[in-house]
Amino acid sequence: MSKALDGVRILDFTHVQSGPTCTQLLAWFGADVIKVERAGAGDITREQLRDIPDVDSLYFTMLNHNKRSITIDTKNPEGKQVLETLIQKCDVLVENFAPGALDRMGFTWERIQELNPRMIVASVKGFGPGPYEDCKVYENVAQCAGGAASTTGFDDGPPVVSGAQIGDSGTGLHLALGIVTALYQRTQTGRGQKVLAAMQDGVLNLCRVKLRDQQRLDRTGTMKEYPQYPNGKFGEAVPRAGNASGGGQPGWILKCKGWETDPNAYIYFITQAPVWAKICNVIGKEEWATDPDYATPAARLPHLKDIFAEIERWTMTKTKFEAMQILNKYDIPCGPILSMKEIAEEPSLRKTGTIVEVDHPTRGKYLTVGNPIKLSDSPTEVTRSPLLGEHTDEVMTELGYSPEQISALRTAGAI
Ligand code: CAO
Repeated sequence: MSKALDGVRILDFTHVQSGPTCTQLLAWFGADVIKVERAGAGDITREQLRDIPDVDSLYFTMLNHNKRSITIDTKNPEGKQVLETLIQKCDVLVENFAPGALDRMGFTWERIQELNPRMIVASVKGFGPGPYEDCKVYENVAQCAGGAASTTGFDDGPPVVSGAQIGDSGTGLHLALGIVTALYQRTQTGRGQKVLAAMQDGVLNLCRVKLRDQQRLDRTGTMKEYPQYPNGKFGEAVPRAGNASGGGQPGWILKCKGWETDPNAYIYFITQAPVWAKICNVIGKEEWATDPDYATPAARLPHLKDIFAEIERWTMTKTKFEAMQILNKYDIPCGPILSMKEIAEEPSLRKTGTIVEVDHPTRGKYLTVGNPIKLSDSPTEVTRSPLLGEHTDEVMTELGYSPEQISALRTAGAI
């Protein structure tokens, strides 16, 4: 079966997490992704957080499926020439080096355009143009600079970063969308273009609702769905909202049976307005359905703390899965807090290919997250990540180099 991005060739100059997540997605959609790594060392994540000595780490393998690896020393003049050939033969160059690194290597936008005017040059940087544009950035820096940390956590605690890698993987997703959009535009214009996804911008995009709230706060001085209302105080900036639900349907995380020993025996419970009467029935507070202090969403807002305490008295008598089953019968929106162990063992996620078991020649079998985006005409088969330089000869031959030239370049340290 054909794939959506069949025929698209990507020069993957990415490393660590943000860039590799982007090119992995493109590979899953069918692009031929050629990962260029430094000879002898490779992507630094190959050796980071290793769980098996001398074997590519899960950090690396889980971000680099379906790619080919070629090693080139791009600071060696002959290596540079190999990279030039690759630029001429590829559709997209994706990179997430520190600001200016590609220019320092001699591959400015102008030079790349000279070599291949159809080339799309896609970059992840920490920041867009401005005071921080030259800074190196990792995940949590982006979460802090993009508004996620200041709005995450509890009011009486410090800012908190999320386990979801919204700075790295989130920006990789943004970049992937930019790339396929630029490829589409190229079908009309015949030209390449630059695509930039700054991590601060990507995080802020995902925190859009908090900028909404900032303006509501500026105007009214309060936000009634936040836990700070009516008892706490609002300052000048959007406060941390704990586990409050982001929209107009109040929610909170509540204890379930077993919470004393199981750190994940909790459920997220949403007091959605249309099912309020059903919630009252389930928790045995039928009178709240008609009590003017509780009957309407506006009347409930000052009582949310008490309401959730009462609901929790009920959820604590059920496991999170029992509660889920009962609440779903009444269409009450809720969700169990699933541990990574539970997710890894969940059969339905295996069935859909969202969690996949992959075999690796030196590591053996391991689990990974498959393609979260399902296309009906472009199925994803997750294949293992490449060993360092595994495809150097194969790719060099495809680029037109003879065995003698390959061997000479190897002797010269260029590949
Ligand atoms: N051959 C020769 N040299 C190579 C090479 C190759 N194949 N591949 C890379 N290099 C060189 C680069 O040219 C660069 O050299 P200079 O410093 O002389 O220009 C050098 O390797 C290191 O690149 P780097 O500065 O990008 O790497 P770092 O480990 O110091 O920084 C990071 C890592 C992530 C902080 C930085 O790349 C960055 O800020 N990237 C943009 C934001 C980003 O993607 N962050 C997410 C990271 S995931 O949490």
